[in-house]
Amino acid sequence: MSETTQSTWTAESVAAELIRCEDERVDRESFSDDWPDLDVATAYQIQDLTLAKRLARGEQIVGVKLGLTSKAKQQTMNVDSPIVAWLTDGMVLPTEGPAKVSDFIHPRVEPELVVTLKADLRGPGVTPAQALDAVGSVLAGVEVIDSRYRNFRFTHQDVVADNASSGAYVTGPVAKTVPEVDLALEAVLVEVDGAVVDTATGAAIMGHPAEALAAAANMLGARGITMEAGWVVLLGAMTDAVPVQAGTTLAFHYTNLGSIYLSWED
Ligand code: OOG
Ligand code: MG
Repeated sequence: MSETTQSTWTAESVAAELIRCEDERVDRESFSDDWPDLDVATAYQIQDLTLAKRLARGEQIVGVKLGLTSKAKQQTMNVDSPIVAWLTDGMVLPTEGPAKVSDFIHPRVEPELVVTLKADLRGPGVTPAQALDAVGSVLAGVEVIDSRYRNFRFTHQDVVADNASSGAYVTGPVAKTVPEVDLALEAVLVEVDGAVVDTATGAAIMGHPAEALAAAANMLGARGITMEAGWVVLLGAMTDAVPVQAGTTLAFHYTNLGSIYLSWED
């Protein structure tokens, strides 16, 4: 036997392990220590394999989420480039009653702007203006992220493989069109237990949320994937995420897109 420390992980075994951690609500160390040359292309293959497992158990694609599109998120998570990941109907947060901490490993909650598409978008080469033309409606959103990695400690490749820490998401009560709302100026107040802890505007997302939508189309296009009319797209958190525990109550107040309230129990 050689004494090589070469990783025994494969794309398939990493994907299976990530889904196991999600299902059993346990965290683990990230993979990059064991698999130092895991590259971004392989990380997206792993992400696609986790999607295949979700589809095999009956979930359906509803769209995509962007991650790490704001400086706040990039600095806190120590990953400096945006990523794109899958959203399925299994990730829609039930809105009757409080959310359950026990449905997650270590949930954190963050405010997002969300769009739905009324036309396909196929990169590469999609501009922010073209991306905006494909937007049907604009909504407030809240995402519950839940990394499968201990303490949310990961590299870019790790978090790509882990479907960008996807957990659950919910959209707000008001749908507007692009001419009705200035995405860069739309603001959010983040309230935890009644106190405002953070604020941001849409400009926090790559200068303008349309940049993030174009980036998603172009990143997916590079992998041969078209963004489809009807898809929901989470454009990435505007502020840092808030860790929650049983008893936490959250409110996210948007300028024109309404408020989203979320309380937490065991
Ligand atoms: C990665 C997911 C980032 C966002 O909106 O920036 C994300 C993480 O922070 O664990 O969903
Ligand atoms: Mg997010």
